Parts: sequence; C-alpha cells; structure tokens
Amino acid sequence: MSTARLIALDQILFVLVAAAWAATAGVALAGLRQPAAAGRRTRLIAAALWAAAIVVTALRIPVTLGLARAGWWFVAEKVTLALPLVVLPALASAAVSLPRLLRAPSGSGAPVLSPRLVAFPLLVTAYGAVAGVACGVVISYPVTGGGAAAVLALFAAASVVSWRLLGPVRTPGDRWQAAGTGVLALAVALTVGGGWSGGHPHFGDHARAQGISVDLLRGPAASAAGGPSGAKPRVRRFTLTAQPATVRLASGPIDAWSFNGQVPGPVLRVRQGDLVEVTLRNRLPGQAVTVHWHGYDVPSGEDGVPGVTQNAVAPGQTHVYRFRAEDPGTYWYHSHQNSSIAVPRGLFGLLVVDPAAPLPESEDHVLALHTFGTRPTLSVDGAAPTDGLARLALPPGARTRLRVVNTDTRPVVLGLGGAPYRIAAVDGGDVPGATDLDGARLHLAAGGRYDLTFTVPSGPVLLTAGDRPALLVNGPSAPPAAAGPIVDITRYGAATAPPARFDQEVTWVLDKTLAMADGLPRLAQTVNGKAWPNIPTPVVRQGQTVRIRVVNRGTDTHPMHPHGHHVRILSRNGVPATGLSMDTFDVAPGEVWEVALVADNPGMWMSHCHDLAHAAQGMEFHLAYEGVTTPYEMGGGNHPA
Ligand SMILES: [Cu+2]
Repeated sequence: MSTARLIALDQILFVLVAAAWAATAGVALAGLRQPAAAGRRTRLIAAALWAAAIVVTALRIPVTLGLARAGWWFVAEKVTLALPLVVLPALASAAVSLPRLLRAPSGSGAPVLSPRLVAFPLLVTAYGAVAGVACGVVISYPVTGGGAAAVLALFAAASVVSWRLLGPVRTPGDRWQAAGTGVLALAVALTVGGGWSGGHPHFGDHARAQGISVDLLRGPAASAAGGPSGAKPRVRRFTLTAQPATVRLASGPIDAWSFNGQVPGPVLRVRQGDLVEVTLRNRLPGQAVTVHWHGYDVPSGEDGVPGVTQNAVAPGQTHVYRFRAEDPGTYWYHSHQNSSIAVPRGLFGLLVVDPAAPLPESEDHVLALHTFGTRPTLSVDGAAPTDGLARLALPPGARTRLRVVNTDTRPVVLGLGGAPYRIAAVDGGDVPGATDLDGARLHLAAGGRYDLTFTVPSGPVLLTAGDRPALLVNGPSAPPAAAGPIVDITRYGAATAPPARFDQEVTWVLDKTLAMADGLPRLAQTVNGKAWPNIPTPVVRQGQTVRIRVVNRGTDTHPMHPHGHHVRILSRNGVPATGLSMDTFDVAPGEVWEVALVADNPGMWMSHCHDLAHAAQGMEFHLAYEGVTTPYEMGGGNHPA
C-alpha cells in the first residue's frame, strides 16, 4: 500500500480507535449502575465492544510499521506517544477489566464489582485513544516537548479525575477537586503547548543582523550595464499597469485584475543578453501589487516579494524592475501581494527569454493554463483566454515548440495526442537527452512549465489539460486524447552526476497541524510543525551546496517553490533522479524528495508552497544568505501570500 494510502488509513483508524474505546468504557459504566441481570447483559455488550476496540487498535500497528518504512518523519509521534498511550492501558484492561465484565451477576453472596477495577482501565484507554487523535492534530515532525507535554497533561488530568470520581465514597468536595484538576491540566497544557506557539518571527532576528541590504542587490541600471563582453546590452522597456478588466469567456464574463487590461498580461519576449526594464504602475483600486518573476532567478532586490525585497506598490504608485536576461527559457510573472487572491484573479503574464542562437523550431507558441474560479481556460500567445477549445493552424512538417505554463495553484495532467513529442525543457531549463514520448501524459506542477516539441504531422494534434480538450492543432476533427501512462519527470532525460558533496543539510517536513498563524492557533499548513512566520529561516553561505529533503506527511500535494534558485532533483522516494533542475516541484502526500540547491544568488529569498492558499495558511518561509538583511517588514501593507 502506498504511503499516501497508509496516511489516510491511519487518520481513519485513530478516530475509530477513540470511538471504540469511548463506547466500551461508556457501556461498561452503564452496566455497573444497572440491577443484576440487566447489568450482566450490558457488561457482556461492553466485553464485545472491548474485543472490537482491541481489533481496531491492533490494526494501527501494521499501518504504523508500513509508514515507518517510508521514514521516521511519518511515525515519530505515533511510536513515542500516540500508540503507547492506548496500547499500554488496553493491555491493563485485558487483565483487570475484561474478567470482571465477563463475571456472573453479583448475587447476594458475590463480591461487589468495583468501578475502579472495571471501568477505570477502560476510561484510561479511551483517554489514551483520544490523546492519539490529539497527537494527529497538534503534533507534527519533529515532536516538540511542548506539544507532547500538553497532550500528556490532559491525559493525566482526565485519568486522575476519573479515579477520584469512581471512588467508593463521593462528596461534593470530590467534584470540586476533580474540576480543579481539570482546569489546572488545561492551563498546563496551554502553557507548555506554547511549544507550537513559536514566539517571534525568526525572520525578524535575521533582519536585525548587520550586513548588506537586499536593497543593494538590484539589477543593473540601463546606463551602467555592460554585458560579459563589455558591450552595452539591448534595453527592452515594458510597462505593466495593474488595472481591473473583464475577461469574456464562453460561459460568461469574469471581473478580473489584469496587467494592461488583458489576462494573461502581455507576453514579455526578450532575447538572451537583453537588459529588461519593467515599470509597474498600479491603477487597481484598493489593492497593492508587486511583480515576481516566477522561475527567473533575478537579483534578490528585483524578486518582487512585499515585506522582503520591497514594499507593496500601493494604488497610484510605481516601481521599476531591472534584470539581465541571461537564462533562456519559459517563465512567468505574477503579483506576490495577497497572491492567493491576486494570481487566481488574473495578475499574471508570461516571460520568454529566447536564446542568443536561434532555436531549431520554426513554430514557437506559449500557452497559459489558468482557472478562473471553477472555469479552466487556455490562452495562446497572450491572446484572450478561452474556456472552449483553442485552435492553432500550423504547417505540416514544421518543428514546433509549445511552451505550456501552469498558472494555477493545482497540478494539471497534460496529454499530447496525434504526434510523438519530447519534453525539451522543464521550468526554463533544457532537458539533456530528451527522448520521444508517444501518447504519454505529463504531470505539471502548479507554477511549473514544460516546453513540448514535435513535428507537425499531416493529421491533427490535440493537447488535453486534465480531462479537457484544450488546444487543437490543425482540426477540424480531434485525434484521440493521449491516454498513456504519466511520465515520471524525475526519471526523464539523460542522467547527470549529482553534486560530489554537500555543505549543509536541511529537512522540510510538510504537514497540516494546529499551529500559531497570524497570532492565533489554527489548523495551518506547516513546515517542521510551524507556520509562517515561526518557521526557522535556513541560512546559507554563498557558494554552498545544500541538500534539501522535503517530506510530505499530510494529505495535500505541495508544489514547493524556492525563489531565486532552481534546485536539482536528486531522488524521489529514495529512487535516484536524472538530475533535472526545477523551480517548482510537486511533493505528493507520503513522498520524500531530495533536491540540491547551489547558493549562487545572494539575497533574502521567499520559499513557499505554490498552492497559494497553502502559503496563505502558513506554508511560507525564507531562505537567507549569511550577512544579507532587509529593511522591509511583513505586515502593514505587505502580505505576500
Ligand atoms: Cu501546499
């Protein structure tokens, strides 16, 4: 069974275990209060429930062992806390409670059944099982002392209170004492549980250190810029004006936010070596904006992250971005202010850097997939998007490149039917040794890009996105949709040698856990048990090679996106990868990815999940270079996620 299935099964099981033990304890207690014959019947029902509870509890053990095979990250809190809390009292209940549940009715001569002996072990087992549910909600990896102590305090208090209340003589004072114990335990749990409350932003610590400001890490000014040859580069100037717009789809109009009145924004198409200068103007009422160059590894000061590399650009204001376009490939840009709202509403566009030497393809088109609400659309070469079937007419025999950009917050499965094709580039980088695929489908991460190349056949070609026919080349009739297996992108292309050594190792365990986010405890998307801004900032030194291990303990897919760097994929689930570079990689539930990041672009960088709603729910943090500081602050007008 896959790790993802085991995670889901375990979540069902720990709720069932808690319900089974609560029912067993409840029915046993009822049996003690009934007269002899009825009490005997009820106690036998409790014994049957006990057997069922034992079975579901035992089922957790093979599931936990299966998860342990995928890594200790998946089971640490289960092995150290959740399972002992239910298994040990369950064993005690087998020795103490079960024989008494099965005993004949207590007649006049028989000994009276003691509630402490019959019900107490069952109640403690039930509390342990409920504590197991709590572990699943409040504790991630690593297991923190605070989280563990909070769960243990509540478990212990419930047990102590029950012991007293099950005693032979009860006075009103006992109840007050019991209530006092409960309140005290809750207070202890909330206080020590401060382990998951984090405290202060680590990012703030770093910002106060001495060093070079991210503000100085900017692209070259047009007047000062000389290329590697010393020659003045060509300057390409663009203006992006954020403004409201209406997108007209076949299914009805959309009130959108746009760059220059169009969604997607204009395709910025430049040549390798150009100096790109983009003036952002904000004419969007009540909404600040920035421009982030997704996948293009600009100097840090041009990265467009409010509160980190600049202040958000308020309505009426402007901001200028400059960078040398040295890396050919397919990229995109989008606002990074309130991005979970702004990008889905349309504040994005496409960036293509053509190589200095011409490509072999005579046909070159850029496709943006974007979903407005529940309406998936496709835009070809920056034209208005359609939620119907887009069409392209291409000369048969022409070598063709389709640059497919997933601007959504969820992955998409692509199919290209009607012609064999190759994945010529992934996230802007060429794929060495790309091989022909025929009828195979592709999984494209949120924010990711594939350049697909093929020779136009005499018949039609169909690109599907999800279950939907998206683009028809040379109709009128469509060929069958590609329905082949999904390519494992981590194993595609020719293998290249991994880095010989690593200077630093970082592990990011992704989960959905109760954590402090925006000053309140909430169910957050967490990294190592913490949510923004409490996730510790990994600090690297320029020139270091860092091995990053990303573990997904949760049930959501997380497209991880470190800014300013492409990472080389080393392995997925322990299987060595070919070593492709990506800037957004989809870590599915239960998966473990290892990637290498070479620290070659000094700055203060955002790293986050590109399911932008997850970023807004806490899954964002920084990667900082030693000695780089920022004068900007989060909060106020700056809200990146
Ligand atoms: Cu995510």
